[in-house]
Amino acid sequence: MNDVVNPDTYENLSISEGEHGLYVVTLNRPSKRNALDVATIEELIRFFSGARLAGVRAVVLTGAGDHFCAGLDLVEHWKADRSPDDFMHVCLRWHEAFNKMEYGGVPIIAALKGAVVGGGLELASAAHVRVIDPGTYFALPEGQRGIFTGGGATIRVSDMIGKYRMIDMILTGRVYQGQDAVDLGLAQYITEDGGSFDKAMELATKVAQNLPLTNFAICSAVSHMNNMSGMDAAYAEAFVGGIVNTQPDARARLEAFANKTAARVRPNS
Ligand code: 1HE
Repeated sequence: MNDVVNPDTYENLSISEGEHGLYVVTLNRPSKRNALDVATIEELIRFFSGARLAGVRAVVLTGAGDHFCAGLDLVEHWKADRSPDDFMHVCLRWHEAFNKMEYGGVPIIAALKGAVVGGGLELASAAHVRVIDPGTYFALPEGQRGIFTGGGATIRVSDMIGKYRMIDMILTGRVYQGQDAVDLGLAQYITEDGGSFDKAMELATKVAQNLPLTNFAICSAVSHMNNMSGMDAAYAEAFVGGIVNTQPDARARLEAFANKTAARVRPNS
């Protein structure tokens, strides 16, 4: 077994393998509400840096216990009494983890519940798809704690809901949940029955059946292209399309369409 997917090599994450290269990665410090300490961030870096080459086809990311993630481990941070230089490097490791997730080419579906706050929201926003249930709630409590973001909220949360809504969240501690959160763009799916994990598994199972190179492009190139000028993005899109759309593994799927054996796209019933 590739060490990257060997559950025995992780302490703060629980890793379990499903069918077709689908993995469930669970933040596993429920007694601390899955707060992100230095060790957890290092484990996220390790898993998501190596996931694609280890054959991971899709990931469901979730948290043990009632809450997805309480953000930065405030107690560790308080005890460490860090210098600015120290904390800048902590933030850079968070960025390393979350960039590996967003740009790593492996689809990540976040199954969210309870608190998704501060750095927990930053972590969730590095996933490609977010599923919530009615009890899931989002907040940026940094303003009240006397601190600021450091794990990409200024980039990804602003991207999801707009700069001024993000500023309002951190300034006033505003909480979003339910359909409001979906309408704003904090999540793409809400389940009625508290089943965000089941819905995330359903989506991940479907996604894992796409060709890996196609998923790589979707879960890497789109983000890179959004950082580029329109002209550069169009050029890069043509380039990626040239590679992905001519991959040998796609031929059987194209042939099935041509032979009228492939499923057609139909409206939801
Ligand atoms: C923690 C943390 C934490 C809980 N760091 N230990 N994040 C926050 O401001 C959110 C802080 N947490 C909370 O508001 C609440 O804990 C929750 C709403 C998430 C959950 O409430 P509850 O009533 O279920 O749990 P609790 O009793 O508050 O906490 C249970 C334990 O988890 C307790 O530890 P214990 O050893 O006393 O049992 C808490 O100390 C511990 N715990 N949250 C450390 N965050 C790169 S910059 C990112 C900046 C941020 O992320 S700021 C946002 C920080």
